[in-house]
Amino acid sequence: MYNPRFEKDVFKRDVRNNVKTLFRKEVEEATPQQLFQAVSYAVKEAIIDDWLATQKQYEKDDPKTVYYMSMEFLLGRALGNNLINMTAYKEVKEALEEMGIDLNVIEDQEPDPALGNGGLGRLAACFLDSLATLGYASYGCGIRYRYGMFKQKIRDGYQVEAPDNWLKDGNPFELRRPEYAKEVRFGGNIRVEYDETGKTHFVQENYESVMAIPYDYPIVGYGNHIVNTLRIWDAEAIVDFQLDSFDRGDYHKAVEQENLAKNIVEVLYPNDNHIAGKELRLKQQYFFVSASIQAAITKFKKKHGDISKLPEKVTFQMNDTHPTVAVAELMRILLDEENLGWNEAWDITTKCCAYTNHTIMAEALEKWPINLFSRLLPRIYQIIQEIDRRFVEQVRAQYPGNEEKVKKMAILMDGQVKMAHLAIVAGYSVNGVAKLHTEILKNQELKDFYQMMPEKFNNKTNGITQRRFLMHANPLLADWVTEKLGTKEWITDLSKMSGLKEWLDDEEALKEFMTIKFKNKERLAAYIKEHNGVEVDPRSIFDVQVKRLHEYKRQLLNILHVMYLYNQIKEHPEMSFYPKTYIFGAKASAGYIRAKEIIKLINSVADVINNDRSINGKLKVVFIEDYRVSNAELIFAAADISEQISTASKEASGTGNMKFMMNGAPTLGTMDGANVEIVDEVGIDNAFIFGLSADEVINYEQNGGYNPYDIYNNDPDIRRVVDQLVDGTYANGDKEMYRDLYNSLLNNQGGARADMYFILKDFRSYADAQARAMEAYKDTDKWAKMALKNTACCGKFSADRTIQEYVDDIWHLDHVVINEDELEY
Ligand code: Z16
Repeated sequence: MYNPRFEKDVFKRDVRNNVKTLFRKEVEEATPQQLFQAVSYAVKEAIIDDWLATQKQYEKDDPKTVYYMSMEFLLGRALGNNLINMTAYKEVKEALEEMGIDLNVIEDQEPDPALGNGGLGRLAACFLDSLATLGYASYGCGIRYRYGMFKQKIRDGYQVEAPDNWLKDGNPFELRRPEYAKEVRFGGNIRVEYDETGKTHFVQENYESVMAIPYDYPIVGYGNHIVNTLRIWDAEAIVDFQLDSFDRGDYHKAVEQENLAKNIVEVLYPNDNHIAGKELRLKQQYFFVSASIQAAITKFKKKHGDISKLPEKVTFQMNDTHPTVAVAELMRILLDEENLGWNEAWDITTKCCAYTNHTIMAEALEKWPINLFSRLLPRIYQIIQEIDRRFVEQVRAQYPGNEEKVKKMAILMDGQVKMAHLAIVAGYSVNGVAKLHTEILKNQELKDFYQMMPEKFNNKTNGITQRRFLMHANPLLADWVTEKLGTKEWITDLSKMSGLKEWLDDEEALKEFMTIKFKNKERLAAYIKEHNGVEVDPRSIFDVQVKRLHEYKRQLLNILHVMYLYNQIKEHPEMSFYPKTYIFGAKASAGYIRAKEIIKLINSVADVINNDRSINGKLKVVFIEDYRVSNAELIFAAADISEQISTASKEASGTGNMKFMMNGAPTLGTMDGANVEIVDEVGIDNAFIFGLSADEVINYEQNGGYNPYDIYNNDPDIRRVVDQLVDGTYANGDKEMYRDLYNSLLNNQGGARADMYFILKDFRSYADAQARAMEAYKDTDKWAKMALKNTACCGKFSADRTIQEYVDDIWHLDHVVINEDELEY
């Protein structure tokens, strides 16, 4: 792909000019942060050309557009990724080198836009990358949080949160677009009016409102000149109103509106798979949903006029239940602003909205108290009441006399608004994110809905973008793959990776592959040394678990097993043991006490083991501070073993598992989420599988759990590690520090079953899988093959495949092409 702005001399001149105009400096005097800004603005100019060209093409082709509605977009850094997708990374790297600037250092100046928690937010970012790369018109719709995911510091082994002021140095790639602002209204009351024709009108009065101001963020497709838009909304107080009300002496109201605006976009809620149920969160949801839908309708009407044709050109994908008020907001606009009748409005809405479910965990399912909901969104609530009334009527018609069904399926029940039910009733598609997860939805969690409307349900197994997680994260491997395949096609067609299988028996190739892994391990070791002050040996096995800290993900199982290994090594110093480095990275939600105890435990175990000279460095434990997209890229590339050990049935898909696989790390995990499909692709012999199956877990759960004392009393090794939680071994003699973890494993506590996540139940089988992995690693050739097999079999897990399936089965978007010859630069 050609762009004259990346001609070396042009680019260098642009960077020099930017340094001058932005900072009144010469390149030689500029700080790395200033150089990052100057380089980014130079890249942005090239992007803007294509952004305009894309807009023109869309204007001309009028393709159907998906609006991907998500509370989270976990983008990671933009600069390197944009250069890769503009196919200019190497040229720019060289041009900067000629100026004495190291692109890697410049990239490290960029703060991670961390507008997401974990899997769900990162998935949204991968999807935008694939949509642009495949040439589909799309908008990401979200919130421009002033503070993203908190920065994690580890102090004395404890997690400490610091605010993530990611915008403090400015944000070169974004574009503020005040001309597209929309007003969003909260609260007040609804007055009913009748016009001269007798038609009813609903008028919201005494409301508070804010202005939603869009910031557009370019999403660059790979090598195709397509640049889509992520539109994230900022909130501002409505200035006119403020002056006005100040004049009227309504100073309080003016201040309130200022505060409302400031609060709404202040901070991302740092919970993954858990809903706190705060009013402000509902405000955030309605805020970005209302602004986004208003903007979509304005745009549609400008071009088409006839609102009944909306489903032909627009589709709204709801990423989890968080944006589900979209359904009622669209109804409101169609009813109250477009003056359609209920049936016509409902017909349009149910052809435009689709829903993705990402979890079956009860604590992650959104249910809003009706009193809170109806106070904040009075008109939206009325509309939901009517949707519910009609739906319940339908349930009664289909299941006469079955009030149980009504109780289970209603949208409004027990004083709550059930957002998943609303999304399913109004959506034309309901999808899960991996085969197993979708089956559980259909046969367990959403069974009643599946029976009533089976045609809505479908699976879309998640995927990841190889542009970021192979090309950018692992340039050595990316180049090697291109060389071995003799083509770069894998960059936009990951199924091509299967061509690597030809090299599985080539000793030379395997050696090269493992040398690359080794270099990546050295790179990570240097990062760990710099950030943790711990020396790790790149020749040891890097066994990695990085993901949000959550009990169901079972970091506790991992660290208990490390404690067990340590006991073994101490007791049998002569036993054969391949040196291992256990690497953890995880943020705990700030209010999740148990998760924070587990972080402290990991760090305490690390402290004891890393400082025990008697074990000759056989075992090391590292907790990488502030796990986020940018350091994740280093970590995946350097991993030998991918820990995916969730309690079966709990991890809807997982996407980290795919990133490890792509980078040649076999999975050590349970048959959960997309692990199942990874094993299908790579073969059971190229993974280390253990533990209860999803069916077994669900079975236990339905029968009140199991008794962990059966294990504790009969397995002395397990008993020993569990006891070490309360004998002071890892707490300087303090026997109480980990009492809660100990109790959680053994005793029922209030509503919570003992060992809810089956840690002790799966322990032996896990230890066995760990032992098998170590044995396999000792056989260098066998291991190399296994690792390469993982990379070679990752083709299915590209988000490009996932997005194509969404397009074919759900969205039905039109493919757009930009002809390079027609571009005028
Ligand atoms: C989230 O990250 C996920 C689900 C959810 O309901 C809420 C949040 Cl914030 C995750 C799932 O836990 C994970 O298994 C899945 O891979 C990911 O969403 C993307 O689908």
